[in-house]
Amino acid sequence: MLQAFVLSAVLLAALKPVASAAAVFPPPAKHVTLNVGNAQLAPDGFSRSTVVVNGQYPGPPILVNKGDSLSVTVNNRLTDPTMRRSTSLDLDGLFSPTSELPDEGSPFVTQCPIGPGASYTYDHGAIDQAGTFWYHSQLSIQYIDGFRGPLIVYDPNDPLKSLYDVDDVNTIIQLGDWWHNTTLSPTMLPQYEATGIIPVSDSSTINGAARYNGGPAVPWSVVNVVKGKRYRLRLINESARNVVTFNVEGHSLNIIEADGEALVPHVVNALDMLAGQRYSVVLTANQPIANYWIQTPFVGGAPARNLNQNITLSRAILRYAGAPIADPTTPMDVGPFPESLVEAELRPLVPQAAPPADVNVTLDLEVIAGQAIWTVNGVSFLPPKTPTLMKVLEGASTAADFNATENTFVFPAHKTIQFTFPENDDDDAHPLHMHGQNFWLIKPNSTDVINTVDPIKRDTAAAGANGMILRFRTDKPGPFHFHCHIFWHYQAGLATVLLNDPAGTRAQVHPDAAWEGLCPAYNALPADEQ
Ligand SMILES: *[C@@H]1O[C@H](CO)[C@@H](O)[C@H](O)[C@H]1NC(C)=O
Ligand SMILES: *[C@@H]1O[C@H](CO)[C@@H](O)[C@H](O)[C@H]1NC(C)=O
Ligand SMILES: *[C@@H]1O[C@H](CO)[C@@H](O)[C@H](O)[C@H]1NC(C)=O
Ligand SMILES: *[C@@H]1O[C@H](CO)[C@@H](O)[C@H](O)[C@H]1NC(C)=O
Ligand SMILES: *[C@@H]1O[C@H](CO)[C@@H](O)[C@H](O)[C@H]1NC(C)=O
Ligand SMILES: *[C@@H]1O[C@H](CO)[C@@H](O)[C@H](O)[C@H]1NC(C)=O
Ligand SMILES: [Cu+2]
Repeated sequence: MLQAFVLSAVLLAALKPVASAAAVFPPPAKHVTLNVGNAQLAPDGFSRSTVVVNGQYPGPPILVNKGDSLSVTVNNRLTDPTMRRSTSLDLDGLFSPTSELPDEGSPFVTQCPIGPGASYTYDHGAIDQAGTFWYHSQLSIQYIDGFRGPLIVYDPNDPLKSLYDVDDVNTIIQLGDWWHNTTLSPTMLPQYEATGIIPVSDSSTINGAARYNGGPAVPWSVVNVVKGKRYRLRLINESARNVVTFNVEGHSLNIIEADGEALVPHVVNALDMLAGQRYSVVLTANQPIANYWIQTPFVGGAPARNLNQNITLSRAILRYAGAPIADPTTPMDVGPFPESLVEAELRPLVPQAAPPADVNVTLDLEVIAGQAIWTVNGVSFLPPKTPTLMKVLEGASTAADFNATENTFVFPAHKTIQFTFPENDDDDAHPLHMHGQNFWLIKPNSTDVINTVDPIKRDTAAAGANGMILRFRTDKPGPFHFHCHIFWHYQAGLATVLLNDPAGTRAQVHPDAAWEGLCPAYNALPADEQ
């Protein structure tokens, strides 16, 4: 259960240097192999078949330094016919700087999926970002079958390094919802689309361990600390559904990073994280030597609809060296917590004004009542058979060159686009996730004030009841997926494609033969292997 804490050896083995360099990028400093296969696992004590990397849930951490050239080989060894057999990889939040294949891994936007038995290598190129990222399957809702794990880019020159003493594989905290049913993609997703009712998860794992009502007493994950030291906890919400509140009993949390962007340190007592969001928080082990609850009760999502689900069973232990190997004796606090994060109060470490908008677009998110047909400006996204990128390389240049259901917005190069999400009366907050670039969050859901002077930048933010406004640049050519990170909503149509500079895309993007081969191979597969 506590795999996360014994992974470093596995990881080191996975990070073996590559022998022959790929042609398009500088030789990769880091080559990682992800063997995606089925394994019978019981993270919360309930045994089920899973889709996992190297036999583990969550997957092994990918740890690199800023400046490293990363390439990742995915070997698809999926055989279980009850689940999706094809796959694809999203290095979530990392932007390919040289744009050889922009936004790798979005099925039917930038590539066709990798079929069973096949391999594909993502050559990311040199990483010019730093912070907390993650990787996951981007195909259907396959990542909640287990294919998800952390990707950390360490910065040897981190400007906030003086604020913490420890930042290693043991301080990564992965939060994920977990379902017992293995037929999520093939049966439960279509049922959701027909009824609008998302199946409630059975449990919520922290670093791969959880409990459910009536299940066995799986040992809680443990984060070990030494009194007096300061820990950079890297929190990753790998959920597909639930909003989680994160709090550590008796300790405050100093937020220093959101989605790979350094922040002016901001102390809170708790923070809500949406699916796909990441934060680094510094926790100072300054309390009496003891065991403390790490508490992540989730909010919303009607847990009462699944009798296995129990918000008091989403927790882990912060254990001081010298404390007994035992659970804390206090009851878990399920909130609400005072002094919780208000996103609008966060400021970037290096202030940067949002450029004035050249193009304004209003995006209305709606659901068709009684079903789950999510629309953006009246269109429910359907993945095309031919990926957007391939169409662009073949000459597609305007929105009219795509079927309406591809909901593709075409933007000229080097412009600033403003997206406005109006206030709505919908209870769902949609964590909208942009591939390829971060956006300036000039009006988060948590305020009515527009800040273009020093807004934070990030890649996932909530379009909630109070609306949201963001701006982004179209400096990088290519198609970029922009979708809700509640993958149930995403699969039910809450997605668009942002296509920057089609002519520039043709001039700069020259995929190799392996990429060209993905679609013919995928299209030739029988339906149950797709
Ligand atoms: C999984 O979900 C499907 C669809 O709701 C249902 O028919 C099946 O019985 C479920 N299986 C288990 C093991 O719960
Ligand atoms: C993670 O995101 C999901 C979906 O938005 C949410 O329900 C859950 O509460 C989040 N978890 C945390 C710890 O914030
Ligand atoms: C939830 O779990 C707690 C133990 O943490 C237990 O006391 C409580 O009865 C459970 N709730 C339900 C509805 O079973
Ligand atoms: C976009 O909207 C902003 C107000 O939010 C306005 O100041 C600006 O002039 C608009 N730009 C265009 C090109 O319409
Ligand atoms: C194209 O769009 C129409 C609606 O505009 C839709 O009915 C049709 O299924 C779409 N075709 C494809 C191949 O996605
Ligand atoms: C968005 O704002 C509304 C109104 O202030 C609030 O009720 C809701 O909880 C917010 N949602 C998120 C995800 O912050
Ligand atoms: Cu959504």
